[in-house]
Parts: sequence; structure tokens; C-alpha cells
Amino acid sequence: MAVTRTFSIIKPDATRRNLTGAVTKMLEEAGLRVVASKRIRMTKEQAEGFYGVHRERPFFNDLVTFMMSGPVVVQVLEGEDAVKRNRDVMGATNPANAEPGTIRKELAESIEANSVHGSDSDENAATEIAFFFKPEEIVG
Ligand code: YYY
Ligand code: MG
Repeated sequence: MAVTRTFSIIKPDATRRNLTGAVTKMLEEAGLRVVASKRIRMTKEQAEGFYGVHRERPFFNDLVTFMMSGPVVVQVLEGEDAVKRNRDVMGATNPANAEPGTIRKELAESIEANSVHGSDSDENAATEIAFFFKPEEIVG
């Protein structure tokens, strides 16, 4: 299996509850390495652009407002089959449906305040990484 990269966000519900370390520990224990990380406050333009694929969905405005409601930590994660590895440790979008031991089951509050984002394909990972990071900010 190839070593690849994925993009992660520790969302405002998690930073507000001081869970940046707890989330990162679960990512690391799942075999992912943090090769870039920064804490930012998302602008409206960033939140709308990042989630642009969901623009027509009923939850879009609430999602954008939530993503701007506090600091987030954007990260690039590296590991074997990183996209799938990260999605597996994140758990289902709705924490009520997530498996025990996953980040969303153990830490998330609701389907909106679900603690983490993770890319869903290698192609989207590359796009999302480039949305937030310059190449020189990623140190493998
Ligand atoms: O990739 P993932 O985060 O698991 O779910 P998506 O279907 O891409 O939705 C993105 C984001 O939107 C989700 O993490 C929470 C929010 N959301 C919501 O608030 N309500 C829904 N019914 C579906 C998604
Ligand atoms: Mg998604």
C-alpha cells in the first residue's frame, strides 16, 4: 500500500472543548502522521469555498456558520492509504451511527458539530490541501 496524504480539520466544537490533542492522538494512533498543522479562524469566503460542493444542500448555511464559529485546526496527514485510514478513524458523519472507538463516536456532539473533517478521495485531498497550505508549509 502506498503512503499518501489527506486533509483534516479539527472543527470548532472540538477546539472549544479543548480536544485538539485528544483528536490528534487518535489520528496518530491510527497510523497517521501530522505533516502540516495550523490553527485558524475560517473566513466566510473560506468556509463557503471549502464546502462549495454542498452549496445546494439544506444544511449549507448552518454548516458555514458553524465552521466560522470558533478556531479550527487544519492539518495534512500522511500514512498508508491516508484517505481511507482517516475516514475509518473519523467514523460516520452522524456520530449516532459511528462505530465505537472512532473520533465521532467518542468525541462528537451532533451531525453538524461532528468534530472532524476528512477528505473523501485522493483527488479531493490534493485540492483541499492546496486550498489551505503552501507546499513549503508541509514538512514530511
Ligand atoms: O464527509 P463528511 O464530513 O462525513 O460528511 P459530508 O456528507 O461531506 O457533509 C459535510 C458536513 O456537513 C458534515 O461533516 C456535517 C454537515 N452535515 C450536516 O450538518 N447535516 C447533514 N445532514 C449532512 C452533513
Ligand atoms: Mg465530506
